Amino acid sequence: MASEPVNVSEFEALAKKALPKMYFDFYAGGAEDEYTLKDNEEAYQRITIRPRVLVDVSRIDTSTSILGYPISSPIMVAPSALHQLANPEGELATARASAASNTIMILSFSSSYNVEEVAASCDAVRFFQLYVYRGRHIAANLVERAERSGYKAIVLTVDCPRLGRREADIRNRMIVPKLKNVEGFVSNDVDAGGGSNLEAYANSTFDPTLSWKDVAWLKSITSLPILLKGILTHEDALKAVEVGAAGVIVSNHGARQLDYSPATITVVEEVVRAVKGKIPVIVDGGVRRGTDVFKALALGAQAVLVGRPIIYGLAAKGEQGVKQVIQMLKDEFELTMALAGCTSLKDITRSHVRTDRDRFQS
Ligand code: FMN
Repeated sequence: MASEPVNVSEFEALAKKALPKMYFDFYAGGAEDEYTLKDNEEAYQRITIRPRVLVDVSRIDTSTSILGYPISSPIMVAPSALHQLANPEGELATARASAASNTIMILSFSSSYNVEEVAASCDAVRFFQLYVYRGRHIAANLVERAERSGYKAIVLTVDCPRLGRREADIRNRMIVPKLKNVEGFVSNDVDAGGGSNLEAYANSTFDPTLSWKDVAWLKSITSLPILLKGILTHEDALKAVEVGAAGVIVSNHGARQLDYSPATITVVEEVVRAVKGKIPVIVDGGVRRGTDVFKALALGAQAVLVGRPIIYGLAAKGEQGVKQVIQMLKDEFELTMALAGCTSLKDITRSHVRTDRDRFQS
């Protein structure tokens, strides 16, 4: 019998065993040279932690809140497509595990179960991630339904005017099978031309004209707060504040879009400085350890999202696997806080980490 995973990264090997190669590669892969894919994780490894000792750490509180909604730790579930390829229960299992972990799941537009089904799966605070297709009516319809089903925020993904070039999917001729209920993703209807139907589908549906003024359009069709996911520069962070975003997510889409975009943790501070505390900053990409969560918070993020590890947990062990992944990260984060001398999130400060830049300047 395979040994039990002792950390989140070990779920990847289990998922690889459990999944057909084409699906594993779809989940694991990044764009082109996968430079950013590696750097998302390695950039965390270049940051060291400056612990404070002789602090009473007999009680540690990892809890926080996002947009006023309490969560048990600053670890949330990133929106990712097509969970049914990992497990027949798909997003229903992920939603239940997120709820049991007292955290917020952001449901992907490209979910294999629809917004109502996921809402009905269990009671929890959830956000809905939106892509905008040409014609806008699909987006408008889904936003309306998400709001009616009780989702608490819209996460507009802004880094996807076209699909990044994911060579593993092209090589594998990744074909998304007809799943039960994929509304945002009726990909069998396009001619893949012998390649990946994912790319053909996305490029024939995503609206490449989407621009800053469309945030006003989105605000006009929903009363929910809108977070912008995919911000990587202070210039865009400022614009996000200007257009009235309720928060930004520093993200390079798990390195699946623009290769050679920066590792997200390296630009968190730039974004945090730009928004000046007016709106929350969340970061995702490469979070694999509780120490990573600690580093992200020390650099000014309010929370992190976790993408691939959640899917690997789901593929390896279903709902239980997702729970385990979230719990492992939370336990590691709590231990990191204790060993660094922080008893609550407000104790975690910039001076608790040392980045490359700090090293060269001091
Ligand atoms: N981001 C979206 O905004 N919408 C999606 O539908 C979506 N699908 C994804 C599917 C997969 C298989 C993966 C790996 C990522 C996807 N993402 C999507 C990006 C994630 O939300 C997140 O930004 C990324 O996974 C974080 O990096 P990590 O996987 O290293 O944790």
